[in-house]
Amino acid sequence: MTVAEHSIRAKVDAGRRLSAEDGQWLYASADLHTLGQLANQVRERRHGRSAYYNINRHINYTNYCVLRCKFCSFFRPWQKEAADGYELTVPQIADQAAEACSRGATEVHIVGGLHPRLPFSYYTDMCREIRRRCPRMCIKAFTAIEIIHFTRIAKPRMSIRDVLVALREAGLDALPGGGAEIFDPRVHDEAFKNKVGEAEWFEVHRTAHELGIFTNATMLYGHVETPAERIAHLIKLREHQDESLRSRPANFNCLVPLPFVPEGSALSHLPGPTGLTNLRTLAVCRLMADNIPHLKAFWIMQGIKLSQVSLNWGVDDLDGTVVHYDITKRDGASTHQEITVDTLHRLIREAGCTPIERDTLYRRVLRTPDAWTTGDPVDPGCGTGS
Ligand code: V47
Repeated sequence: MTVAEHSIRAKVDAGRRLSAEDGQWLYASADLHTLGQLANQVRERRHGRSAYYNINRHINYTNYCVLRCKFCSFFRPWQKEAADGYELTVPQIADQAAEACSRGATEVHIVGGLHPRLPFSYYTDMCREIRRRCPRMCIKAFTAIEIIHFTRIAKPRMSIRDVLVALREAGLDALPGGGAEIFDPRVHDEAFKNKVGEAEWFEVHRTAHELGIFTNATMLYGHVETPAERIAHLIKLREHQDESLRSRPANFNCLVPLPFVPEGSALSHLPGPTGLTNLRTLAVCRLMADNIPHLKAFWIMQGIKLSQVSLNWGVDDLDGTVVHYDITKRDGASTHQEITVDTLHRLIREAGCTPIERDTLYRRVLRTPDAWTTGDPVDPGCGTGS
């Protein structure tokens, strides 16, 4: 065992924090199985052999976007009125949510492009209508980038706080983690130049946490960034979480590392991360982001087979049934990307874990044949605050 490995192992055993240098060593030098064993140790300390999933529905309300992020294949420019550009109406979105509700979903996850014309009332109406038709469904919606967009399109302009308060009054429960990409000015300029940066992303999540709204955090990796830049990103999230845990009524529930899917993007010449980079990154995330309770392998982007393997490399959550997803499409065509609860159970059990259905705020979901209720937090001491 090298000196570096010995020192990192001692820190993990003692539940002590890893440094940026430790993180870089883990990326560059750790044997994959050592890395998995260390990450699994942290995962088991928090979650035992439980593996979480939810019954959810992802809804992408428009692909029109004023931005042109190079990594994104989802956006369509409004000016060109692309043949495959779309925007859903509020009744169409509420119909999708109601259909999900009737199939037992506990969450809708709603995100879309930054549409140049839709008014702020479209977003509050969307939440209000879903809340009216599906009173118990958790509405997890709008990345930090969309929230900043709303502050600008509202007439008169609104603060981040006022936008979040208005959305919460309309029914919003939680924010997803998207839009964080990689917090680094060089990477920002190279891959998503005109998007709001790190300061605004954190301001939205800080404000949400101050208001008691739980959020997630993402890291989009495997494009133009270096491993050192990924580690720096994770440390910034960890520092933010320290502050939220110390002084705010809400915090990050879950970290979601997103592997770059090159197909159809302006960076399609890049190969995208390999399976081993994905596994390594998930394990490093578990070890570095020591204060974020859950680590999610979003199976749509990680692939279901690697997501299953990752349950022994630090991951404790697989997201959910999803049903439709438009932001990345592996086969380049269909948005229908669905997994059944039976399949999730089979994959989780085969990985040696116990499947546990959770809601957005990581409370246990208890089901009878035709109803569900929420029970205790799956992980007492973190998460819902309830
Ligand atoms: O913000 C865009 C990323 C995000 C690509 O919070 C891409 O539980 C890979 O944030 N390759 C949206 N990634 C998805 C997201 C998410 C997904 C699942 C769960 C949660 C959660 C959040 O997807 C965007 C962007 O960072 N993205 N294009 C691409 N080509």
